[in-house]
Amino acid sequence: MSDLFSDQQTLKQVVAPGITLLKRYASTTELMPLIQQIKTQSPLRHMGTSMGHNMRVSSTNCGNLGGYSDDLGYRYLKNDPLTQQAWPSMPSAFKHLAINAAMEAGILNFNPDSCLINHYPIGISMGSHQDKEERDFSWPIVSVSMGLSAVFQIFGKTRSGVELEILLEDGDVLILAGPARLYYHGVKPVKADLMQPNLTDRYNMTFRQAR
Ligand code: MD3
Ligand code: FE
Repeated sequence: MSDLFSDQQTLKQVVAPGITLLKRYASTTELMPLIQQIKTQSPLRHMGTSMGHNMRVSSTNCGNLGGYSDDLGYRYLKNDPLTQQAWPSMPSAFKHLAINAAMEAGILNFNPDSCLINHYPIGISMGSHQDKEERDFSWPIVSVSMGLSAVFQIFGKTRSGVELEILLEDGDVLILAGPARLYYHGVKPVKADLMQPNLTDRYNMTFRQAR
């Protein structure tokens, strides 16, 4: 077994019903080169929204389906509209990480077909939203954080009113299932780390079973 998952340092925290945090679960030194490779095939880009704005984060995908947003809204696509090719395939290390993390949260048979990769430079945030374009909400979303830390906000069943804030650090994996699956959520502006001035970015991967 590789050390991409289940090392002795991992701490499992059930933050709330349906929200499981695995501290330091992922080895980002092994994941980041794979992300760099994916970026060369399907570059990061600022996707649009149905409101005619551009997202503050830039994004790409790997896997059979990619989460894509433009003026037509959010949906899952087989091909990257930028390259008109299939999204890069999902590295087996990514898939195993997501499946094993889901198992840690008690979810068997998770089979992610989509991995959305979001890039946050310092100062960038993500506004409150729901993830609701997947077919079956009984499958979890598995999120892997890399690089700079971020404060993740969960607002619950409505867009406003902070219910919970969770610090997501390098290597942390968050599993969203059950009642939490459709909660509104967002990310506060990413801050620089004074102790690591060369660290200038946060990456997040979200694994989904879209179809
Ligand atoms: C809670 N990404 O890509 S990951 C997204 O850090 C997204 O890039 C954030 O929200 C990021 O859609 C947060 C954690 C996450 C993902 C999906 C959720 C938390 C969630 C769905 C429901 C509730
Ligand atoms: Fe989301």
